[in-house]
Amino acid sequence: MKRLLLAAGTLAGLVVALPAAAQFQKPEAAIKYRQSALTVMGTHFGRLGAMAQGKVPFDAAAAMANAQIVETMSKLPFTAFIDGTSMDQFPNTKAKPEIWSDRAKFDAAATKMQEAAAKLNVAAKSGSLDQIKAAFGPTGQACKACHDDFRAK
Ligand code: ASC
Repeated sequence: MKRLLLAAGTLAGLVVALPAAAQFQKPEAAIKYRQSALTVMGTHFGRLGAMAQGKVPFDAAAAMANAQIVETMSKLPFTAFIDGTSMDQFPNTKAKPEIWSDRAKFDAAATKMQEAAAKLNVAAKSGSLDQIKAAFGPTGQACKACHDDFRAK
């Protein structure tokens, strides 16, 4: 039993340590994965935005649930920007080649967005609409900054 657990642990460690590219069977799967994560993130960010902008009544529990999803999703897309999956290679992605030619800038933009999303989640957990409003703008800015530089129109 102990040996079995050890083997399972070693296997799990291997899976985590595998390069991101090896976790997708095909480039198309990586594109679909990152688009899906970003779509879910955008959907829940939009619901929060509707509250932050007073378009729907503030609901603290809903805000909390939405912000948690935004933070969780913010962590997912970036392992899927694997080599060979830019808009130059596939027609169904707007991912500019600059993601790969200027990777440090892309990674910094991703980190900035993730940090903003984490702060937004902290704000939502406080239950204060004012704090949510204050954290919402910088998060949207971080989304936009990355899209401006790295996503085709
Ligand atoms: C969203 C969404 C984005 C960002 C961006 C912010 O709700 O889907 O891509 O906000 O528009 O400027």
